[in-house]
Amino acid sequence: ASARSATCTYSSAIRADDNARARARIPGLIAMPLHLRAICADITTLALDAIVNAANSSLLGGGGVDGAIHRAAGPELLRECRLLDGCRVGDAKLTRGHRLPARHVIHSVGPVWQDGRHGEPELLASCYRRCIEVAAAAGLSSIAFPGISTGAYGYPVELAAPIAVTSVRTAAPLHPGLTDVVFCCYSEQHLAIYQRLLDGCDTDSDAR
Ligand code: AR6
Repeated sequence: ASARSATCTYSSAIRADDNARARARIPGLIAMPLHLRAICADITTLALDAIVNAANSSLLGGGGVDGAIHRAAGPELLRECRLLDGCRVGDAKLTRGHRLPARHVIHSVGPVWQDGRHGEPELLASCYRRCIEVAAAAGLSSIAFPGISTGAYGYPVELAAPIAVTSVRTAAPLHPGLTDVVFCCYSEQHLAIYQRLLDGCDTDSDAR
């Protein structure tokens, strides 16, 4: 793992109305800060509540990060995935982490890049939003994302990364229990793109 990383801290009270909705759901809630970070690492090494898998619709394994996660988690992960009846593009499903240091895996299926005019941006945004929703519904507080669709599925990273960051910035503040979101890059080139995006983020004070 690289020592290089970018960090950005938000209040989870990004907008007054979002915060009011969150507080209405959880009486007595004290809003926790939300940390967004980009790091360069092998996602299978991260000991968080959940890591996200860039899977395919079968949820029965594949190459890339999917292959790495299944190898590190052991055969029990495939056994659990067989019970899930697959997953639609843009959706996400939760399993345990088995032999991974992460407690859970959230399997999400990104779109295959065609030309950007076949719903790819909306489907990719949906992946990030659904992962956040699934994590929050399970009461998880920390989650790491790989660059969904940016490998075998061919989504250009310079187009995918802003969607990833914007989606998370929109969805995560609605779930105050979620406090740490990591964008786990697998190259310095991808990390630099995320760093630029996170460096351009609002600070606590002007995000309110
Ligand atoms: N840790 C973090 N990121 C990784 C790792 C890792 N260990 N390995 C690869 N990446 P891909 P996709 C990055 O191809 O494009 C599979 O066969 C990689 O550099 O894993 O969504 C599935 O079964 C890239 O930036 O996923 C599907 O069939 C990103 O993870 C298909 O590939 C995603 O690359 C999904 O394609």
